[in-house]
Amino acid sequence: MSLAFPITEQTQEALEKGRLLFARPTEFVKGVVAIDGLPGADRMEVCFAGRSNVGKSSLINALTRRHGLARTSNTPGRTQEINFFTCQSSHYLVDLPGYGFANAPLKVVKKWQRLLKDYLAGRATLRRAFVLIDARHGIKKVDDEILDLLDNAAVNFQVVLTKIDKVKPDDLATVLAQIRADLSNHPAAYPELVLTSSAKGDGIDILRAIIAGLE
Ligand SMILES: Nc1nc2c(ncn2[C@@H]2O[C@H](COP(=O)(O)OP(=O)(O)OP(=O)(O)O)[C@@H](O)[C@H]2O)c(=O)[nH]1
Ligand SMILES: [Mg+2]
Repeated sequence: MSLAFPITEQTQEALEKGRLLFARPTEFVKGVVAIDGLPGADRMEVCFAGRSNVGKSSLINALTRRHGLARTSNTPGRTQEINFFTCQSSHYLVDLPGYGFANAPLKVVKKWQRLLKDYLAGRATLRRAFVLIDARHGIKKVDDEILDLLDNAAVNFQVVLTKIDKVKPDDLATVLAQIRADLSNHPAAYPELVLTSSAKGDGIDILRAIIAGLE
């Protein structure tokens, strides 16, 4: 699928900046299970939130070109901690546990939800939350809860569609229209969507450029 937009000199520059940011290996820093375990807020940070199995860890691996850096799985609920990765000592990339996973014990789910909410609402250096939405399914009720939370905490967020390799163009158009309509109700939403496939590589360079362009 082609992501048609005019390639201007500015776009070229932004893409190059993104390429450079991710040119050196991103390293795992730590997995955090409680809010007091967060690393010092000493650099800018972006996080990847989304339903279980939406492709958060796969996206981090694609961005960093390090397959296996973030653990991925077919089993929903693979990522059970807030995992911090550092990129060039200047940016933290944060892989969050998935939400909306029905098969885990309620106590465990509650604990993750609390941690996720405390993190999203309270992290001063969080520049942007990328909320991943499966391109086959669009925004669901559980996603809306997180979007409301981000609105209320005034955390800027941007929707990233995942797994676009799995949808037909007509179906994608329908999902995009649904998402755009939904986002118009969310003041903290960044209007531009990013369409990605970690499997095929689509949109990864654009996402790198967006991260590198954050002030
Ligand atoms: N076809 C396709 N499959 C993908 C893509 N991204 C992720 N997957 C698959 O989707 C499954 C879940 O991916 P993960 O990256 O582990 O998802 P996650 O959001 O980190 O999941 P949790 O940690 O459980 O919340 C894996 O089997 C991936 O291989 C994609 O772009 N295309
Ligand atoms: Mg994961």
